[in-house]
Amino acid sequence: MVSSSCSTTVFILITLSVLVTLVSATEYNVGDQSGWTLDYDYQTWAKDKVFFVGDKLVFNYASGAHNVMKVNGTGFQQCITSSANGTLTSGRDVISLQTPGRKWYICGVAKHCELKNMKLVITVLPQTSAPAPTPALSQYGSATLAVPTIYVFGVALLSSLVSFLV
Ligand SMILES: *[C@@H]1O[C@H](CO)[C@@H](O)[C@H](O)[C@H]1NC(C)=O
Ligand SMILES: *[C@@H]1O[C@H](CO)[C@@H](O)[C@H](O)[C@H]1NC(C)=O
Ligand SMILES: [Cu+2]
Repeated sequence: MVSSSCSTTVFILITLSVLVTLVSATEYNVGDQSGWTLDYDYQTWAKDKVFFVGDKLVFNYASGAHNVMKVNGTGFQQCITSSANGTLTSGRDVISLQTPGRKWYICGVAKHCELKNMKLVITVLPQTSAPAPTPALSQYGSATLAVPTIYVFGVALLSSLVSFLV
């Protein structure tokens, strides 16, 4: 009994430390379990998430059924597929978010973007680990800056709960 509750505690602590590590670079599965697919509301999926430089987007789909194209705002609105370059087709496409700003992605297969809502727009924020706040940060307001703080607070709260249980 005692040893099993001990290993449970150890497991929880390891899980927590993994979560803390993930705070610095999060990998997002676009569409969660549904993946990159037809008739999924990617705007709702993205709405409650805060993306930072260094995070990753993973687009999961059956290779050949879809693809991922990075476009500009116009391409996003009008579902214009620029076949020039940057079409991802592997079925597990990982995109590293390297610069802050608006990012637009659409599926270029058939009319999936126009008719099946296969389009994702996100805003990537600069990394908050910088010691001095840069002028660019202030335009995003305090709400976004508060999110990592809340997260760290939540993890700290969980940790103290765990030690209380021990
Ligand atoms: C958006 O991309 C298209 C090519 O897909 C290009 O023709 C157009 O000029 C771009 N628009 C802007 C505002 O960069
Ligand atoms: C995309 O094409 C442009 C010119 O059309 C080129 O400058 C750029 O390096 C290409 N990007 C990639 C990722 O191949
Ligand atoms: Cu598609």
